[in-house]
Amino acid sequence: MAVLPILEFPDPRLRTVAKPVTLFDAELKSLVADMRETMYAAEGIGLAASQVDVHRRILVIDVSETKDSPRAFINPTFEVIDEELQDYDEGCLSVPGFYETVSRPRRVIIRAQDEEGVPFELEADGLLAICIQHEIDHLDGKLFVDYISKLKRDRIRSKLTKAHKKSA
Ligand code: GNR
Ligand code: NI
Repeated sequence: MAVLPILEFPDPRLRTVAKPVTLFDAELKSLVADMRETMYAAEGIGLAASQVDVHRRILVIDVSETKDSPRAFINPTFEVIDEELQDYDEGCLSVPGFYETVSRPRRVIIRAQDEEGVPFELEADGLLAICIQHEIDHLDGKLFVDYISKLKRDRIRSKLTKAHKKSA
């Protein structure tokens, strides 16, 4: 297993639209294991393959308090079942140090496949509903900063670009 490097905004690779997984093989299981390890090492509640520069539709999520309930979602989609929105102060491992309020549908049905390719369905609200929408956005090349003002986004871009230059 390995902790993988995480791409950071404004890296253009984060804008890649991920392709569906068609092969449920040992390589997929190994990637999911590495993504799980990377998510826990970075203390995130979720991680999309896009963030580790693998442009396939793969997510890992663990919204539990005890950090002992990792789940893999392969080829995930969601359906909004309650138009009511909830606001949440979102952060992102690819936008480190910045938090902004994002409004998203409160209740969704998630449809995905597990690591074996077996389809499953799950009704979600609260943090899981927020997280799955945030992660599926990554697979579509979207980031939470796309929902805030251009002024705020440009400020975050400038600060992170400067930080990247210093650490390079
Ligand atoms: O760790 C994370 N926390 C978080 C908090 C609020 C809304 C979304 C998230 S996801 C984020 C991990 C991450 O960047 N996943 O892509
Ligand atoms: Ni993120």
